[in-house]
Amino acid sequence: MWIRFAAWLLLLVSAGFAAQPNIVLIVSDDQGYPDLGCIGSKPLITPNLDKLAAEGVRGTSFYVTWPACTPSRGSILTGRYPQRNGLYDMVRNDLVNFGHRYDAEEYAVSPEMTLGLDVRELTLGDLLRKAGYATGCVGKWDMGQARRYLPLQRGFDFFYGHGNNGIDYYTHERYGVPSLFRGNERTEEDRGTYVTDVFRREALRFVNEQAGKRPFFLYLPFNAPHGASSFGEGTKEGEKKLSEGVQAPEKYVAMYRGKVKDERLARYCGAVTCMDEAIGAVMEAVEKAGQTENTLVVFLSDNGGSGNGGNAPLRGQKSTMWEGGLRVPFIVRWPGKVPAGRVTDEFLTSLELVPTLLRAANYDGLEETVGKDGRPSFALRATKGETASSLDGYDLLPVLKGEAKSPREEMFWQRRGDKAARVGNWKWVESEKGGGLYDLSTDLGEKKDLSAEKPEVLRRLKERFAAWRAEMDATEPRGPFRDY
Ligand SMILES: [Ca+2]
Repeated sequence: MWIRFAAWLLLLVSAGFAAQPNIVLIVSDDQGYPDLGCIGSKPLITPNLDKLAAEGVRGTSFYVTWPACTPSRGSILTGRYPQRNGLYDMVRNDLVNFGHRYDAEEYAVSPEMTLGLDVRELTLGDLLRKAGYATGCVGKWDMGQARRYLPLQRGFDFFYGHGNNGIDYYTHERYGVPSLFRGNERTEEDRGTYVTDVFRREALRFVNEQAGKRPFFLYLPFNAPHGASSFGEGTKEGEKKLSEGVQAPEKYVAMYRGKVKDERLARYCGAVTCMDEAIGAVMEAVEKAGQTENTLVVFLSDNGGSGNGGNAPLRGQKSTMWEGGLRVPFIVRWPGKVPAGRVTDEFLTSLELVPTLLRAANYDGLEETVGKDGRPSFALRATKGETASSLDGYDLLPVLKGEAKSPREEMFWQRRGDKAARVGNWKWVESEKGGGLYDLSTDLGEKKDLSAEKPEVLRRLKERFAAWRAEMDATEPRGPFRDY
């Protein structure tokens, strides 16, 4: 009797294990829409990302929620619009004291040290840990660096990386302050080592420790290929030059010299290739552990390219409301679950990641209802000490499989005074850098403003934007900016 019960229990446990794939969520920083080798428009060398695309699905109409780092990453982790989760601007000191270089004492009490993602928000770490996962975060956390905002307090069992928005790739400093953490403690153990190599080593450490024991979730947000943002002295000529772009080891920069227009672009491309090799090493560790078939891998950039070589055929770049700021490279590999080598142009966004990953993980606190618009609507069920919270995305797995059209019909963006909406194939932009109404089905480059020709379409998009803004304003208030 007991033997039968134990065997049944074992079966249940192993079935549960098999039904929960490992999840590796990789985010790159400011990597432009065309900047993958497999797209072929630039001489980028990304064999490992190309392999993931060849073995999975690549999206060509995939959007993030904000055209720069912090709010975009907040949405990836919460599945909620920045205007709903409260992190609707950058956690950066230069926003409040532009151009001022903080000394260490001032920096210790500055916004970058005291602001972060509202602690009432649940992250993918919190949620997947509840689902039984071992959770690790390696890289650019960017959700705040006061203790209560750091990953160990936000659902992660393991953390190695920086809490702030950017660092020098070698000194790992910002405003002269060493910014890497191991767990909750600042560390200088890797000073001098190129930070992508540090993240590679720590990601491998986590995978090698966890793979095969129980399902794991590795959140691997790189700071590459973002420009170095150390806010260091920059007074000596050499230093200034270094802080003006991306840093990359000579070995990788040399791969591009003579092939791209200048040294600055060669450094950007080199940083991408170094990151690609780190991703390849993580995939190899997953493979060695016999876990490739049972691992769901997602790759995206947190926003459009910052101008290193451009985002062609898209208009604009990072920080703008044009497609070049918001539409990013996107790859999903899950062998046997999503088809290999498929490219989809379906309308998808980073808001889809939380419901998709929670459903893949059999998380039992995900509620699905039918919204007022007839489309599925997801929410996180309330548990002890937490309130229920609505999610803004959909499960994209049926779309990646090619079994369904994307349920997403519309998406909205706001960055301070800049606004944009996409409804169907129509895109409306109103911003400091210009605006208009564009038909993305025939004008991906947002060149021909149809505002005068299609006033009724323009009116409808503005109405949809206003309705979205009203919904965001009516949500339970979240910090940090409302309280600041
Ligand atoms: Ca970024």
